[in-house]
Amino acid sequence: MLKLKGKKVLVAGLGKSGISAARFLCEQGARVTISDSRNKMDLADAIKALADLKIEFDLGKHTSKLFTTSDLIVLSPGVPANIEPLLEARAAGVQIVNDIELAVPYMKAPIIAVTGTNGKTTTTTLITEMLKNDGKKVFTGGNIGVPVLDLVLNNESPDVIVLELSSFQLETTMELRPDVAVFTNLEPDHLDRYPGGVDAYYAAKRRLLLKADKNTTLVTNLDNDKAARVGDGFVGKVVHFTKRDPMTMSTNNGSMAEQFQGAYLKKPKFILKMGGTEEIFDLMPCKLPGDHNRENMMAAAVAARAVGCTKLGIQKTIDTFKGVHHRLEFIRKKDGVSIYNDSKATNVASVIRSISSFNAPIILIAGGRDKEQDFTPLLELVKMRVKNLILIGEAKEKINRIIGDFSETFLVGTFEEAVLLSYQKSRSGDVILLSPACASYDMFKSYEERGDYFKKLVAQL
Ligand code: UMA
Repeated sequence: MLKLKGKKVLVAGLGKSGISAARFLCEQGARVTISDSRNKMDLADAIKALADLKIEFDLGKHTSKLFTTSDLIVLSPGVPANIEPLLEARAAGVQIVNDIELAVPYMKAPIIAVTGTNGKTTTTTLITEMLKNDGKKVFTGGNIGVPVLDLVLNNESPDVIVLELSSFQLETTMELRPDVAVFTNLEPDHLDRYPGGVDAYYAAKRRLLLKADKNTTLVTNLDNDKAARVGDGFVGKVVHFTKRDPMTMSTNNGSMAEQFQGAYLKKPKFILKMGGTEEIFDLMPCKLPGDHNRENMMAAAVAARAVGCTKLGIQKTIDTFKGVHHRLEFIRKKDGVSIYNDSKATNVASVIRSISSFNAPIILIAGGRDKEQDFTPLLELVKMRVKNLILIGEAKEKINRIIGDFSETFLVGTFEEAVLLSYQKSRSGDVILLSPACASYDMFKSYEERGDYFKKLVAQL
């Protein structure tokens, strides 16, 4: 366990994780300074949240000297590891960790950690619900919006800990040893953060297995090349989920059907084959649209079962779960037009899943801040399913050049215009879908703010 009493600790970034880390560090007797590139006025709420503590602030910039002269730096996930002061601190031998590392010694219950490019939040939430429906006490945190140190700050003693972890968080994760590690899928994303290429992003994700051993269970997606390969050479137990029938698959060591452990789809059901038993789950009552949500259901069932969740807990969740905000979230039907908020779809792969979930003609609102993405994989689907493409934000011209010719496309100046135009263009039976394929930061503070504003505008239609 890191010794923190009396240590000079710098917290980089005063967002949710910075606030939680600073509070924890003060409780541990550390001398805390917070550095944030935003100014005092922008950070007024965060400063207020820490008003009862003795903390120094260095705002509006990152001062290298503070970084290089600290005993320890606690890095927020949104602060890129290659900013100059961090490079200098690393060269000076200063230890850099994240909030999750600080929480590791306090995690006494079995840990299920979920990573991947898409489906993380839904899968994390499903696992949580399955376990709760099974009567277990669960702490859920990480990228899902709850800093992991809240576990310690709120004195929680859960039966199971469920974590959603992003590549940003995993970059500085060293000691975390999940009992169950889930990879939903691996697809290109965040290329603005990884200018060296997508492999650096995948490598950050794989750090989830850094401390894995023979007692670790890896849950991974057999239908996604990169995720399936995470299991190569893995020393622990590997269980899969797949939309295919294992009877039709073969491996180097014979038929997959006998060896298969995990969940596979047999529409409208899925089979869970683990630990010598086979159980059937009915997906008919499931309210979430799209095959990707069947994947999320199976991934969650496998992970929950790996820590002993019963059939009842799993099926009850399938029967009752209504979905997660901002992920293909149904908002309302207006004049026969179904309107969905998919603001969390900040990469191309996620939008492909969302478009594929509908058979009806789609009016797609997309755009925002580009993450150096290649939009060409959207081309075929846009051609087949998107009747109008409404483009917004910094990336609108780039997207238009690549896919604009394959639908009737409009480039608009404001978010309000986009929503109004989508409604004017719609006819009964259509779907209006906000699924941006981009980050929100050019117009909003977060994808949540973007989704909430979309919902507000849709309510006013
Ligand atoms: N900042 C700097 N210097 C920089 C960059 C940012 O000082 O160079 C400051 C900003 O001014 C801001 C603070 O850092 O004040 C924000 O820190 P942060 O971006 O780490 O945000 P938090 O509020 O701490 O939220 C983080 C995660 N955010 C990111 O990874 C970007 C949240 O994931 C997570 O829920 C939260 O910790 C709790 O664990 C959000 C996210 O967008 C949902 N994740 C990305 C995604 O899902 O695509 C990875």
